[in-house]
Amino acid sequence: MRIDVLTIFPEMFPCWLGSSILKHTIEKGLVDIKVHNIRDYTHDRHHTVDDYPYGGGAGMIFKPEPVFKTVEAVKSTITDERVLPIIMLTPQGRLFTQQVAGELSAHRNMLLICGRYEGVDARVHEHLVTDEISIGDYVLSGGELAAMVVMESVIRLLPGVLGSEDSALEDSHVAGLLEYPQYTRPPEYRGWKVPEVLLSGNHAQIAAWRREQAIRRTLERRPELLEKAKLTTKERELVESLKNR
Ligand code: JBH
Repeated sequence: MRIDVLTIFPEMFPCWLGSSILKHTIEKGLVDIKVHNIRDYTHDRHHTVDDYPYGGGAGMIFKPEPVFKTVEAVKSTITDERVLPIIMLTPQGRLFTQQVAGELSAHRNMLLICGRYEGVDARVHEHLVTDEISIGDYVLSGGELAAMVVMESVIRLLPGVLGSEDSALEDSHVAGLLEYPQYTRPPEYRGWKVPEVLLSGNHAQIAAWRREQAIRRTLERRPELLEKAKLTTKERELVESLKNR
């Protein structure tokens, strides 16, 4: 997969790009990430990327021209004919979930535009962008961190990326349940013991214990996830009995 990122803060990306798992993935040629500075596509003396909002109000708004110019320049370097999603990271977008990550991971290319909290000229949204994504209902100044979140979760799903085949299926948000508690050595730490069943070597019992822990935890912390989770009739009964306690 090739990912092109459009930003006015390209210096935010190299540290993340150099982190170990991602570096390995890039070196293997499984993903190619190109970061573009929108400011490089301005033609005025001051390299202006934003301006005051028409009608007044706080904050600055991204001008349309530098964004259109950057997208058009980047597009002209993509030879693959398949659909190219042009995605804006913005608080107005649809909420990013594991399902959206799965969707995006099927594309050969994607283009991410890091919007800013105050806004981007609406003509960019209307006539350039094909999808808008938000990573959550909280305030971020710009879409850069959101773009890194989206890329990291999408890249983990690409075939050939370390562990993508096995762990992707087991991961909590894929199964619709939160993860069960995990333990490692020592078997006792400061008097706190690892649950006996995990040391038993009985794999069926361990699987059953983990499943129940995942259900209990989900009910306690994220009950709304249980509505969509794939549970057996027995497990549904367990949920009901736990609710009524
Ligand atoms: C994207 O994902 C969003 N959540 C909150 N704030 C944002 C700001 C810019 C881009 C977001």
